[in-house]
Amino acid sequence: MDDILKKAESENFTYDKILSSMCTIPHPVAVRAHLRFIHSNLGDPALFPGTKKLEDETVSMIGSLFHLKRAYGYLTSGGTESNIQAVRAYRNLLSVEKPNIVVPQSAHFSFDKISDLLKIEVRKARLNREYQVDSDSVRSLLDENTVCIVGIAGTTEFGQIDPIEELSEIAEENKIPLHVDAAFGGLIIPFLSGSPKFDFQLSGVTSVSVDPHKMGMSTIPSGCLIFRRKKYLDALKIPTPYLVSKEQYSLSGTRPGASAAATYAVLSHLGWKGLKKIVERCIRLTQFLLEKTSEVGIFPVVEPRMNVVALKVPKPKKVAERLSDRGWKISITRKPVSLRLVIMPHVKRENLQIFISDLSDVVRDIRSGD
Ligand code: 0PR
Repeated sequence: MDDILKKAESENFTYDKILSSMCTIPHPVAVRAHLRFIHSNLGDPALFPGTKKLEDETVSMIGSLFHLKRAYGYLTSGGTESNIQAVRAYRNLLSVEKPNIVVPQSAHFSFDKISDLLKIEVRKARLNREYQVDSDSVRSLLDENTVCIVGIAGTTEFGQIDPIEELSEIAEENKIPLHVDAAFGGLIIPFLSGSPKFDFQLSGVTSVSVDPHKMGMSTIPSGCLIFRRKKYLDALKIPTPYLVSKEQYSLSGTRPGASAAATYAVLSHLGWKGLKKIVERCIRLTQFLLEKTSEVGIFPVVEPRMNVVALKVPKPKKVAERLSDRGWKISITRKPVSLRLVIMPHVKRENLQIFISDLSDVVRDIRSGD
């Protein structure tokens, strides 16, 4: 048995050469807390009131980071569940016959799952040259059946931040809820100077989601969905008559208390100051990468706003394949097709240096027709 596990383990890639992932190696404090609470099930919180307190405390900590005095929400399994649940809450509250939502063209594919699951029309708004959503396009797609507008703070492919302030105004003018998908950027943007407002400071924002299993150094699965008002969370309430607990708000029934404990532990241990340092290091490494690639004539598609970089290279798919032959795991963006790199906390400067040299070799060969 152990042999089988060992073999499976050895078949996995290690994070050393992974530059495509928005996840990272969790902090040891998170891992220890996770193991300690491994048996606890937040699907029946009445049995695990201690774990439930950790969950509530985490929601409230993240709520105050996002400028909300009283946060209503819970710890989800990640960005996908958070997006599904936010849209589900708004659809339940604003019951219209043929609901639609308006999302940026850059929205994560979880919105395609939402369309399928909730039978909601998902309208995709155009992007501007900075790969942010164009607010005029959003405005033009709204109608009386629109139950929610979505903005993204840290897009999956380009790491850009939509003009949330403008979306907030549009949402208020039209009395439509605004969900901000900050799955990636939610634990980055608050720590960058000169960043635009994206959270509950803007009065049109009704919910924000963020994933501590991305930049929060927590264990998988760890997401967080926060609503401005209780009525939105209540729109998700389902009675659980034969459990010790009376109701559930989550999408999954049985769900891990372990990652809730892990998230609480790591965020309390690091504090926002500690997390800021981790974010700043990733940003410094991203700048280092850009400096070095520019020396060999490789430039970003758009100026990175955070630690997600899309590089213009000739024949990106071929470049990715050749880099993969050298062990590097990188992904490519859809439109334009470019090389996508995410500089997460596990990325070491030494490794990045080797990557840059491999990238220049590969691009030079391809440029010379090889
Ligand atoms: N919203 C945004 C803006 C995201 O970037 C993501 C995930 C989600 C929602 C969905 O989050 P969950 O995957 O937690 O449900 N973005 C990454 C992606 O799809 C997730 C990821 C992470 C993919 C690590 C691969 C990987 O190796 O690219």
